[in-house]
Amino acid sequence: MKCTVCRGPAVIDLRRHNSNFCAEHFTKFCRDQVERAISEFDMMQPADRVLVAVSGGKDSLAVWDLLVNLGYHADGFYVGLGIGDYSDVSYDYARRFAADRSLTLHAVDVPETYGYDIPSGSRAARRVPCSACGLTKRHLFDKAAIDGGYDVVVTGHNLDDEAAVLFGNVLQWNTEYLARQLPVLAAANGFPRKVKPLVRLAERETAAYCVLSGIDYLVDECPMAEGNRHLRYKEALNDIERVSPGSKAAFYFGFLKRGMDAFRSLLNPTGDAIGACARCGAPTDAEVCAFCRLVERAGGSLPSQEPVEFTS
Ligand code: Q46
Ligand code: ZN
Ligand code: ZN
Repeated sequence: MKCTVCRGPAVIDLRRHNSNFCAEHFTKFCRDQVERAISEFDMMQPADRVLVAVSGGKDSLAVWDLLVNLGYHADGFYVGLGIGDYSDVSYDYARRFAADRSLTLHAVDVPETYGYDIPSGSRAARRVPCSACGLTKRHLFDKAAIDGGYDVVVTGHNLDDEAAVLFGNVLQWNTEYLARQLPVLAAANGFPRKVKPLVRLAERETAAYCVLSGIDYLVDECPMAEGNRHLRYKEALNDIERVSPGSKAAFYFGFLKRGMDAFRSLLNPTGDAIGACARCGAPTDAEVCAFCRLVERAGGSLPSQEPVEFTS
């Protein structure tokens, strides 16, 4: 197997691109895909202050590394979710990555600051763990970006993630979500801009990027992910991709180009009025935001002093 660019020995084959790459040209390929996603979807500008949501897994560390190598000023933000050893170990990976590269990693520990953890808090609040977790992370990422004066929040969602979400939304005809499937969400109503620069890279490619770039990441999946529907959707799409390389990208990008607009016209044009949460001040269309309601039901409490001090 030879590299399509330099004819040297290849280390990876990308069937959907009909290409093989050596380590050097695969790294360049990943960088090019990220640059292309950023410019195609107008995700950010070179001068932007960027906050990367970091979990210690391959995708978040890969996107942080890629953005720094592309010259972006990107700091990391880690949320400790209190998911036993998994949280302790994942924080170690994130910290080590940042320390080795002299990057800034902010962190908030949910049990310490808000008095609940995801496993027991989600049970008390009668929510599935991933829903309580997603709500917690979204709130804290938004808050960290606004409090820290960042222009944009970056997440490590890759092509497999986005195609699986689209697949789930199609299976259930979630028209609201189908209308908002773009990998960039504009800043609005006090929420920061959010972008997904890895959307042109598959999961297998971000893992290969980490291995070839010497990035040590946490391989274990979160123990709460078991039974997660998205994992099933990913498996189904991987089966299709195996017999028909390129299907995932065609499904996702084809929808963005040719399908999404039809659903956008179904969105409520006025939207709900946005005010400030009576407890924490975050933007919300209710009196008390969903995060504060979760904290209360999960048996935690808001810190008496706002804003939260982020530890580095
Ligand atoms: S961390 Fe949280 Fe994921 Fe674990 S509890 Fe679910 S959402 S699976 S990205
Ligand atoms: Zn090469
Ligand atoms: Zn609130």
